[in-house]
Amino acid sequence: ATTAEQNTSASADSADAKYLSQPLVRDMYTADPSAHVFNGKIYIYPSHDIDAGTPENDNGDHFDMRDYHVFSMDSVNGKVTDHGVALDVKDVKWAARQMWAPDAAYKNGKYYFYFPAKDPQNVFRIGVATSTSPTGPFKPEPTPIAGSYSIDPAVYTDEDGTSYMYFGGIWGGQLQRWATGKYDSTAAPEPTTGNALLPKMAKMRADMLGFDGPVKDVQLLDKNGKPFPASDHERRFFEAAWVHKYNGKYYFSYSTGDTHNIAYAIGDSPAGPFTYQGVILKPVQGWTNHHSIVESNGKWYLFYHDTQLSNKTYLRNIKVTELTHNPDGTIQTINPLKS
Ligand code: FUB
Repeated sequence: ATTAEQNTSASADSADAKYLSQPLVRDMYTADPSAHVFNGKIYIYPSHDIDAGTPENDNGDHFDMRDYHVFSMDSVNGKVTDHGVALDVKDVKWAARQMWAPDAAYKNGKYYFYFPAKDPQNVFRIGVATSTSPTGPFKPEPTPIAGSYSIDPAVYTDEDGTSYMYFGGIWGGQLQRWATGKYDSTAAPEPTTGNALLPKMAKMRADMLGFDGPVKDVQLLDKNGKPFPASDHERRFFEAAWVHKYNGKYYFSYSTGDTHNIAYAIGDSPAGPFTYQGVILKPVQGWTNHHSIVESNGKWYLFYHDTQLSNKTYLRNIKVTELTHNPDGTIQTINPLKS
């Protein structure tokens, strides 16, 4: 290498050194990583960010993604394999645009891929697609899940085999448009008075293709048992729900959106209520913060994203770092930048 090249790479290295961890994928942009361990192997189901040229706005129209890839790793520090296109918007009859944060689940020999997308009327719905392989390709159902709306599905399967979908996101995620039970395109991005909007959950049917019963609120409470006021942007739910279980307790984690934290709350049942505990991940570089939490080989990991590779808020890269539960069950706060 020439001296100039050496200098360039030296400065790139020192710039990279400020981040707690490095991108898992460098040849495409990836975000919103939902990680699962299936048959002892780690599979990551992220969004696939692209530069679609769509102008930026508060609705997130610049997140204009069109397909999904699945990635796998034998272990957290192992090689990351890209399994190619797992689902393309052109193959989903009901979907028009904006393939946002997905998740996946396994049941009875089949893998289920859940994804939000806007329909031709610009309403976010949640779809499901199936495969016999964790890496797809996934075959989409012809219609979205009946009764689904908004974004960011996260499916948690409890030890008794029952699966639940948690979902919702305010502002561009349109959750506020369903506050009365009917779609209202004129609703403000979120309330400014009263209580904050709550994330949603539904039990999944045994066939994993639809909801078994009504969509319910996920009760998020402060330590005095009170719901958060809409003005509490530091702690109220914004998007990016995830549930994991640790030592018999259920952990509901989520993004606080415009305050950019990943926060968490603990409950005794998958249906909640969940009591707020604190912050898991402080703001990353980029506007969005979105994560998943998974156990692999006896250690717990936080998958997340930032914009290290692009410095553009809609071109993100997925990362992973270890997560620590304290002896009292609380989670140690992670700073994505080295201080
Ligand atoms: O990737 C598009 C959207 O950005 C996700 O659905 C949100 O959670 C945010 O990360």
